[in-house]
Amino acid sequence: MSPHKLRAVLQALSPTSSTKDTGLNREKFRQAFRWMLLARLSEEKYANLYRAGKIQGGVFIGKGQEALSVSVGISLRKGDIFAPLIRDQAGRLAFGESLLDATRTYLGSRLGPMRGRDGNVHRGRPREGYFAMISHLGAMIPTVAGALLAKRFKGEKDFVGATCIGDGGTSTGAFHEGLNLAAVEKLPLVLVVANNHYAYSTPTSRQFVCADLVEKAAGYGVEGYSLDGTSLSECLEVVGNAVERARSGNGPQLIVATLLRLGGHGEHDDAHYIDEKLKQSEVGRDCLKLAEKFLLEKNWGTKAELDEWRADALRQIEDAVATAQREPHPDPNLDDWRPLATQHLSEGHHCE
Ligand SMILES: Cc1ncc(C[n+]2csc(CCOP(=O)(O)OP(=O)(O)O)c2C)c(N)n1
Ligand SMILES: [Mg+2]
Repeated sequence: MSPHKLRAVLQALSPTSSTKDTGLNREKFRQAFRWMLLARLSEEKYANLYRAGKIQGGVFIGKGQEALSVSVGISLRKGDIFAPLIRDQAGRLAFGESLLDATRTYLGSRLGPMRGRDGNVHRGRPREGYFAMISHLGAMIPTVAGALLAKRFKGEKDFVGATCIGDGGTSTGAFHEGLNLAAVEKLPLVLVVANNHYAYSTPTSRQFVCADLVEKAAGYGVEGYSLDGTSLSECLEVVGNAVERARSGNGPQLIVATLLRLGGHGEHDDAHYIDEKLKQSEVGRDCLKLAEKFLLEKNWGTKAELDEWRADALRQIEDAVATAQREPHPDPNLDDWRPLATQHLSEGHHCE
């Protein structure tokens, strides 16, 4: 079967907008846009702080991927599980992470959720269903699948778990094992692939040979969707519907979004290897700018409102940074360095 036909079959198997009103509406779009803006501006701030030598460890940002990421966070609700990756600042905020939690982690504040002791993107609040990242390369898929199985054993109902993966991460064993387990157990897992064309500097031509990663859905017997990751409206609609299909018992959902990483792998990387033609093509468009244009054209927001949202986001960021900078770092003399996690060693417990 040609890739084109296969995609059509997969999409026919997976009705989108006709099933439920999970897609586009004015309020949801405006809210999603504000999270994207806050994500973009806060990550720009972290990148500047990193260049000024104020941040320990790496800074990895989601520039160009905010539309996809925010659609995941905003489509989930309390009781669901979200395991974000390194490009998911927008999704984290939309799922409920406070900007202060994020900023405290970057600035090594002892009052942050990881008590200033873990990598900047390795933060979470597991008790709230928001998992701390183990690895960007697939480890979260079996982790979420296992958590969903545990919820089922406990008799919980109506829950969904979502996690993300990059194009490079789809080549790992963990991707296969996690998705296969979820398919066999028909778990409500939403797996969102951000095909941003590079895994560090490795292009997708050295990563897989299928025309579109969504073809993998058929191999696992799960529903799959292929979409334009630069379009906020499309992301909200497709991700929203996939979450609802998973919630109503249709098993794992594989979403493959095509977009481009609009920067380096991390702030230490100048991304000189990114193909100029790709940058100039449709996949290289900036989802935030496209969403802003869409808002204005549809009259879902005014220029004055956009300016106000931007100013409000900048104020929040300045406040969070000022607060986190005043706070203490971890103190090796006060900390209990036992390697095994115990209840009192997680989620912001302080050892004073
Ligand atoms: C086992 C292992 N090898 C290498 C790395 C370093 N590493 C982290 S992310 C990454 C590339 C991931 O590429 P992709 O899955 O396409 O995601 P993207 O960075 O594009 O979002 C690499 C090589 C790692 N974290 N773990
Ligand atoms: Mg990639």
